[in-house]
Amino acid sequence: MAWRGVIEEYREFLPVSDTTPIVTLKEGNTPLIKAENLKRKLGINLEIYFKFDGANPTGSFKDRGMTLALSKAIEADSKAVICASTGNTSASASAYAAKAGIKAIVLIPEGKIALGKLAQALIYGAHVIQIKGNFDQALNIVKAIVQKYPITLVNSINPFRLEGQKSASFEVSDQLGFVPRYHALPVGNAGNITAYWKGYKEYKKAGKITSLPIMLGFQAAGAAPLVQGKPIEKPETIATAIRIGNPASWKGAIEARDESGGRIDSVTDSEILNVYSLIASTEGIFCEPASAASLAGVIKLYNKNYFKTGASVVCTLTGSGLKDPDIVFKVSKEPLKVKAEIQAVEKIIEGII
Ligand code: AN7
Repeated sequence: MAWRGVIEEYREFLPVSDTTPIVTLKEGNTPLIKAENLKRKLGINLEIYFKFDGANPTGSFKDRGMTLALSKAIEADSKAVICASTGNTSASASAYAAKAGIKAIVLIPEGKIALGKLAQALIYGAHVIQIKGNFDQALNIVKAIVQKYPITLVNSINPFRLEGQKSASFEVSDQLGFVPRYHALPVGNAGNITAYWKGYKEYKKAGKITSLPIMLGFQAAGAAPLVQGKPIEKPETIATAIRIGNPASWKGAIEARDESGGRIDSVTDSEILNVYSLIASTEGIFCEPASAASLAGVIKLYNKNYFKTGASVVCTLTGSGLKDPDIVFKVSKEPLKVKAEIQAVEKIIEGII
């Protein structure tokens, strides 16, 4: 049977009724890929799998939560949704609002989101407002706006977002046929790690799985409030998706860490970029820089002998690299240019093979 989207596939775990209108772009069912080449290349004794959520309809994991947030907004007769975003939330909210036939208003930090994400919000027909400030300031503004106007907030403080995002841990369990020993994620606003942990616990309670993973969250070093134990006023990182200084789901992330016996750590921009490029060139998966923080963190901990040897580790790759192709030119060589002549190309080929 064709995949029906995360709400229909996991209806029994989600707060929907027979009369809830379902707004879906058939999100979910994203590839789980074993990273054999990478294991060999790094000489690392771990069974690494990628959950590639960049393969969702708008190119990020946000779609899992947005299908539910928009379905519940329509059920409540809402006429508009609003969010603050580092880019992916705005892209996803805009697409699902378009599908639902209601307005989307998105606030983004000027000059600090990937061009592809901005392009998505625009083409999906959202009202895009750029603020001269960062994500944390944008989130404070939208929280105030929804106190005053009848607009539904679809940031992850909307509980339906996290309910939908739980589906990723269900899928990982179903696709693997077992629960990984470790599950690693990039952390920005900390909604996703909170949602995964909730999902794993609920799946276990329902008897679908018999163990729980150890949760590992990784922030960018310049935007690591959870690691430093205090909000960061001016977060900075090349991974603009996770350029967040005061995560809304702070408590949820700490609970996931402590209940699972895991860790929240940081990785530098240069570690992120190296791994971003490595994942693409060894495994054929083009993820965005923020996504690479998951494996970058795993490598960092591996080098500190953190892991049991041979353990299974799932790394979620949260978004598609196609959203931000500019970054490629920071880590790759320019293509060669030659005359349109066979000999000129042959000369180069002989240097390659
Ligand atoms: C690719 O779009 O916060 O820890 O406004 O786009 O759940 O916030 C995006 C976050 C990881 C972090 N990877 O997830 C937004 C936004 C990618 C992301 C995260 C984001 P959370």
